[in-house]
Amino acid sequence: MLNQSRVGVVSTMTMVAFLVPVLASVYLSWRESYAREKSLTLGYAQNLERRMDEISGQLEEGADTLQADGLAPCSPQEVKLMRQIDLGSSYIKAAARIERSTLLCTSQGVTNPVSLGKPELATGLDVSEYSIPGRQTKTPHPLKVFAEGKFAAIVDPNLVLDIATESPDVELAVVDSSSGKSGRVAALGPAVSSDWLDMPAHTAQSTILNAGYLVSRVRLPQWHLLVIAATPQGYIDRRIGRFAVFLIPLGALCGGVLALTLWLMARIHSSFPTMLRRAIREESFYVLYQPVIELVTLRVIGAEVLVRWRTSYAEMRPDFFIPQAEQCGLIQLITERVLDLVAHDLPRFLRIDPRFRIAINLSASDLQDVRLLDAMDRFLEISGASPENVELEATERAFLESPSTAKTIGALRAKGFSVAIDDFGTGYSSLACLQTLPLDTLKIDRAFVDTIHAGGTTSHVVEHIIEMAHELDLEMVAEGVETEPQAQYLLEHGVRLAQGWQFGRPMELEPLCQRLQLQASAEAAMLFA
Ligand code: G
Ligand code: G
Ligand code: MN
Repeated sequence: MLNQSRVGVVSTMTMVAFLVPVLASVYLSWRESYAREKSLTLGYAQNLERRMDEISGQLEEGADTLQADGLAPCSPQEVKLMRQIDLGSSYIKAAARIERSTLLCTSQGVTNPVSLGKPELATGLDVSEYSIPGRQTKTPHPLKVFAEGKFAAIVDPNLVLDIATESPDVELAVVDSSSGKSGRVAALGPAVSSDWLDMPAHTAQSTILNAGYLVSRVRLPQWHLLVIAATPQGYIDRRIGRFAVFLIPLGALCGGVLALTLWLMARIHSSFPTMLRRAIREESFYVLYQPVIELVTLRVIGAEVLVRWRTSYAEMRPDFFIPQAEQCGLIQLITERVLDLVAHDLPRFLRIDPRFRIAINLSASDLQDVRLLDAMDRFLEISGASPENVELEATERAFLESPSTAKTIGALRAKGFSVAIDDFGTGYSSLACLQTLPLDTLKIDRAFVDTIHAGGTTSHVVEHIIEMAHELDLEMVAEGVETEPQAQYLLEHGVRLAQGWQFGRPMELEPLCQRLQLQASAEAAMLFA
């Protein structure tokens, strides 16, 4: 049962597991729509920048042409030439000749000179800018005049700013940046704020959120001008909705799955003892046998028992349930069940090969309990085996955990069972402590066998382990042998026994009996040949 404080922890964790993906999806929606809107806004500003560059080029070209024409100022020929200039320039409404701030004539003909007053801005590169009031030009708004030397280009600012935008209320402006004034060369809408002119030096373009607008600025260095495009922040929020429509359900789904998994795991964990007891009652445990072979003859001389648990919906891995069972003190129930299953299978093997050796895994708590001795007596009784048929495997952790372990192991060996150390070298003990343990067999862990490669390159650790086992006169079983070169290496180094996929995967009782039977028949045939 879940207790009070665990319920609290589990609910909080489940809630967090749900909320994190949901919040992440909200954040992602915002970031994505900000990025989209930013790239659109910056695009408008860059578009405007290109137009200003074009105007700049056309202005310079016109000035050069007029400078070089050698025609009489405002003569019909020069007016004709100016008309050609303005027809060839997309943003120039009219070309004109200017002198001391007075328009003398335009490409549309010679009229009375028009005085423009003082230039509004000196925009750099000897270019001055003036305004002509709308009433003088018969346009609904003032026109701009850019003058370079004796040439002037009359430009309709609204035409320059007439950029197709995705949303209607985008503010576009070209403003003077040099003097710190917010003088406008051209602007649509009234909203250009002086904050927007404040741009870090040496940056060519930047985008900020300010006063309810997403503002992109691009510098026009040759004009000392700044191009500004500003989109109301509301558009970002509106766009969030479009991303949120699929991102937030996705986040909720992920969060839901995560929360459910967490909750289920907590439940499985908390109800593990109940599940385990039921599994034992319902006989959901079964065993597989992995053949152990003699390397010289390739004869199967025995097998290791590996327990399996099949629940109604999944096959549980022993790497998961063995530690769990150890933790909640129920491993002995599993051991009892395994001994029971094996005691009934073993006579089948012994009938074929009376010297067959069965290896059974025990865990630390099995070895700390003297009742194990009675259980082993019962095992011999039911199976009809003798102690020489049985090897008991324990991990090095089990060997070292408690002083009572040594007592049990001593008693088992006194009864004639052999005892093996499993997974040796993967724990925390040193090679040196091997000689202090009451042992018959050393199982060389798969991790070390894996280091034996074709061609003989090998980690020195395997060599040391083998050397040491020889010195202590221990039997050796190499685990996880997967290739012929590994088997060859082990044989050459005097390891007598091995198990692994090279020789046979863990298998059911029947296939192993058949294999033993075949082997026995072949041996009998050899004997009588
Ligand atoms: O073959 P398998 O992947 O199931 O083995 C995983 C681990 O479970 C191995 O370390 C093995 O020693 C352990 N194991 C298998 N069967 C038993 C058993 O009956 N009792 C104990 N204590 N451990 C076992
Ligand atoms: O008890 P022990 O920790 O030795 O468990 C042996 C484990 O190794 C089991 O999980 C078994 O299924 C697995 N195994 C057995 N032979 C091989 C092999 O040749 N290669 C690999 N990768 N695993 C193996
Ligand atoms: Mn083992």
